[in-house]
Amino acid sequence: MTDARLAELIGRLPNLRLLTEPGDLEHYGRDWTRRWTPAPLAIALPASIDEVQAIIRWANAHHVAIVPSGGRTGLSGGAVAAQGELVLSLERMNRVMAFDAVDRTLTVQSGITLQAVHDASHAHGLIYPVDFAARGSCSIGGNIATNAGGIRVIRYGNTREWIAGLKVIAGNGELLELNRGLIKNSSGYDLRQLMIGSEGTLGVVVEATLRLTDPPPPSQVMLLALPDMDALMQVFAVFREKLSLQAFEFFTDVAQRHVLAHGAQRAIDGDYPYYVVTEFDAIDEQAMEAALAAFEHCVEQGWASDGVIAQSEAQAAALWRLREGITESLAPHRPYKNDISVRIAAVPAFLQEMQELLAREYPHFDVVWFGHIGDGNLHINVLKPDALADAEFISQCEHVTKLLAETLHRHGGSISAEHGIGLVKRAYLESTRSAAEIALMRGVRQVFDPNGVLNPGKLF
Ligand code: 2HG
Ligand code: ZN
Repeated sequence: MTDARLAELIGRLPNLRLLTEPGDLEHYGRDWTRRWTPAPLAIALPASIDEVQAIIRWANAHHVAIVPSGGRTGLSGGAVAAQGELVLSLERMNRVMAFDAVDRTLTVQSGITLQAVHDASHAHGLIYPVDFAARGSCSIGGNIATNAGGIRVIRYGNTREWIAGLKVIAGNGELLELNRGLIKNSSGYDLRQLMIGSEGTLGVVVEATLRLTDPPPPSQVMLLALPDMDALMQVFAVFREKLSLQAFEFFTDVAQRHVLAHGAQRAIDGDYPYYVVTEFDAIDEQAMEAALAAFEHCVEQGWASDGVIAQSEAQAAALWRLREGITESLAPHRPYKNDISVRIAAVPAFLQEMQELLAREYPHFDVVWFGHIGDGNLHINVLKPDALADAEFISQCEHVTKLLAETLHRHGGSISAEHGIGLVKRAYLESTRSAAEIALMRGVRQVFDPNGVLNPGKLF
């Protein structure tokens, strides 16, 4: 090992696991964006809070940039290390620390996967309700860093709602214990909430106390085929009024084409422009009758063309796969991703405007729309045409994002709903947040991380 800074780190922490092999640098230096060439200095895999703290103190002493790293399933480049940073992977800190039956909380180390959190909660007859397709690989620390949303936000809200306490090593090396699991705490600024969604720029989350809740009542999953976008919002209004929704997600025929080609099973014959997967409480016969009545009403009004209700758990999973398998099915096409939100009421006008704009300016692009329509959160993936060189594709997609940002600004939306700003959307932060807000955000960063060692270049 030739780097003097690393030698000094080993001197401070002789037992620290440190990786410097090219294969490890590549593996830990990237996330799911695949746009940047990984080039980290080394990978540190601490096993304790003390080690994390010592690493951050060392980084301050030597002005080494740190990239906090969880499951690296992010889609905005927040966990990319392409500039000689030290990757601080929380992978080994993946244990359940405590369960409290009275408070109904689960305290976990931040490197634990979302799936392992679900499993641990189920073992106590409770649930941690944040959920999305990357559950098996993403870590709770990464979820906290991006205030992850997912498919159940319509019922349960974002990650933010479920964090009762955090242990964090701030950028200045201080260990902070934020909120300590309290439900009520009116004692000044809520630094815990400030950490959530800060994309690793204020502190490294090492432990989290998660709120758990009762499992939802029995549910039903339904797939609907819809003739147009107006119908999408009409069906949503009817279903939300008549049923108790757990999820309401949409995708287009283009998305379905990809997911079917990737092994998902067709559930509705024929092709329709839009599809909805919805899950709702189905406690008894009456609830099922209400669901069928809602569906029939939508058919009579011309808002729904066809529909399927899952008859078994396996069929419910197959319907969900049509929605949850989309990201994986698009990956071979090297998609340029956008993850935007507008108020629910602004969805139809925004979607209409954006679809017309893209069809006019970029007719050669295959654009895939899908997402959490019930929360006003849309994913817009532009697929790379084979004929277009990489650099030209990125440059055109950046122009698409500029158009998107301008349109979002007019509709009062956000350029990132749940994936974060990271590297990918940094240039567009100003379209979503005012200059005054960004100046205050920079000031906050300066307070927590005066030497700017944590995730520099991300977010700002
Ligand atoms: C989802 O909702 C994820 O499936 C990924 O947020 C979205 O791939 C995407 O663009
Ligand atoms: Zn999503």
